[in-house]
Amino acid sequence: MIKVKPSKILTLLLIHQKNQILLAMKKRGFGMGKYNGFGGKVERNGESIYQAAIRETQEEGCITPTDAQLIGYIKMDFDCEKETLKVHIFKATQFEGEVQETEEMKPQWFDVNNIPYKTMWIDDQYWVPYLLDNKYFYGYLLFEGHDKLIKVDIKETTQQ
Ligand code: 6OG
Repeated sequence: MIKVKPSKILTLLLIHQKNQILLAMKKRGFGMGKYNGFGGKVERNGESIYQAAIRETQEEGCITPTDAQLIGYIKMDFDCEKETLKVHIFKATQFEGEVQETEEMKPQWFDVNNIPYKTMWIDDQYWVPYLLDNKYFYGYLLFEGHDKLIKVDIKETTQQ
């Protein structure tokens, strides 16, 4: 019998300005110790995925992206987790406010030629290049534990 896992709808937002990308060191929770974009769970109160992406960026980085667009979608399964993650990835180039450290994240700008992939989720190297290139992408990942990928299927797409 095929077992379908329950799923969690998540957002992830990265700011890319010219040759710089804004990442943040996660200080607690899932992905602690890794650089990532801003994001988290969509709230159950009727919040849209887009609204959640903006809210999470406000909460974690103290900024409001003003031109965020959905650029990718990745479904992630882990042999060790009960839930499938459905991660909606947004890109923005403009924002209001001043980037600040919060209880959850320590933000830092990186040159796009010096992205700290070794201190990021292992999947990021497969899709961040699409994001930097303004290419829409979607795909599926299967993890063994949290740091090993046993299936990677990420493709560029022309449709959002
Ligand atoms: P909270 O549990 O903190 O939201 N996330 C991932 N990001 C990357 N780059 N790779 C992954 O591969 C990820 N899995 C989850 C989605 C978790 C945040 O972490 C992101 C959310 O922004 C496994 O609320």
